[in-house]
Amino acid sequence: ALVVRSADCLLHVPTAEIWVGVRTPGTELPERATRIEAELVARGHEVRDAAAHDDDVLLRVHDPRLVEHLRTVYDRWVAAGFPEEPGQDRVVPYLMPTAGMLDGLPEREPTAVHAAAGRWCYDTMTLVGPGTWTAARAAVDVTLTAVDAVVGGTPLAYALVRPPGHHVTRSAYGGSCYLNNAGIAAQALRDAGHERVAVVDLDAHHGNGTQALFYDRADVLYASLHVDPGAGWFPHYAGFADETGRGDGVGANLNIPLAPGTADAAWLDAVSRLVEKVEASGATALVVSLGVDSAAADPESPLDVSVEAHRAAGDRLATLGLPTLAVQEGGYHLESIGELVAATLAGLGN
Ligand code: SP5
Ligand code: ZN
Repeated sequence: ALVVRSADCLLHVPTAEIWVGVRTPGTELPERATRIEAELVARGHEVRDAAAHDDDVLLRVHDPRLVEHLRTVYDRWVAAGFPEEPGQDRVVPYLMPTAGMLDGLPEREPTAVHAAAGRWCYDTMTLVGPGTWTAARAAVDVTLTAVDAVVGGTPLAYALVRPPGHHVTRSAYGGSCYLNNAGIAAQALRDAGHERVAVVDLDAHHGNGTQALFYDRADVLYASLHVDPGAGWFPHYAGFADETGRGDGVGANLNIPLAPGTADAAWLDAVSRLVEKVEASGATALVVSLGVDSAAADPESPLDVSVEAHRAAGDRLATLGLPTLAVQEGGYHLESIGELVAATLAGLGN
C-alpha cells in the first residue's frame, strides 16, 4: 500500500480524557501513529507526505460553523482566561444543549466560549488542546492526498491519520474524533466520478458520525461491524441493526452489532456479510475505516480478534477488486497496533 502521512498529525497531544467525571490519561496518543509508521516502513511500504488541500470537501461534509469553532476555540479559551491550572489547558464542555433542552426554541449561538465548547461537542472525552486543530486539519490533507492517489490509479492507499474521525457527524464531534476523515474521503471519491462509494468500518466502535453523514443518501453505503451498543458500549445511541437508512438512503446502511467477547470466526463471518453488502451495492470505490481496536489486547474494546483474522479480513475485502482507501481510525494497544494495521493492509493488497 501507498502510505500517506503528515508530521502535523502528531501535534494533537490529549493529555487527558474526562470519563464519568474523572480525568484519566489520554489514550489516542501520538505514539499510535509513530508505531504504525515504523512498522510499515520496516515492511517496505512506500511513504509519502501529505499535500495541502483547500477546505472545499471539508466544508461540504461538515457544518462550516463546526469547522470554524474547531479552528478558533483553543485560542478563544485561552484568551478568556481558562484554565488556571498548569497542564490542564484543554477545552472541556460543561453544558451540551441537547434537543430536549432547546425544545423548539430558536437556534442561538452562545456568547461565552465556555458555552460554545458544548455547542459542537457531544462528550467530555474529546478535549481540544493547542495542537488539536492543526493535527485534525492535517489528517484531512493526508486523507485527500490518499484519495488523489487512488483516483490517479493507485489500487490501495492508506491514510495514516490521527486524530481519527468516524464519530464526527455533520455538526458534532466526539469519541476522540474532530473531523470525519473517512466521510471526507467518500465524498471526495464521489466528486471524482465514482457514482457509488462504499465505506466499510472495521473499528470496534460504531462509526455513528459516518453513518449520520450518509444516512439519507443512496450514493454512499455505510457498513459496519462493532461491539453491540446495546450491551453498554460507546457510542450507545447508534449502531443498532435496525438502522438501515432513511429516505433515499433506505437499504444503504448496514450495522452488525457483536456481543462482547466475539472472536475470530464470528468476526470474520460479519466481515463477509459486509463484503456481500458492498458487492450488491454496485460501489466502484471502497473506503475502509481501519480501526484495529477489536484486537484481543486492546484496552478500549471487549472484542477478541487476532492479528491473523485482521489479515483475513483484508483478504476478504480485497476480493471486491475495488480501488481502496484505508483510513486509520481507533486502536490503542501500542505494542500491537503496527502489526494489526500491517496485517490488514497486507490482506487488502492481495
Ligand atoms: C475512534 C475510536 O475508537 N473512538 C473510541 C471512542 C470511545 N471511547 C470510549 C471510552 C470509554 C471509556 N474509556 C475509559 C478509558 C480511560 N482512560
Ligand atoms: Zn474505536
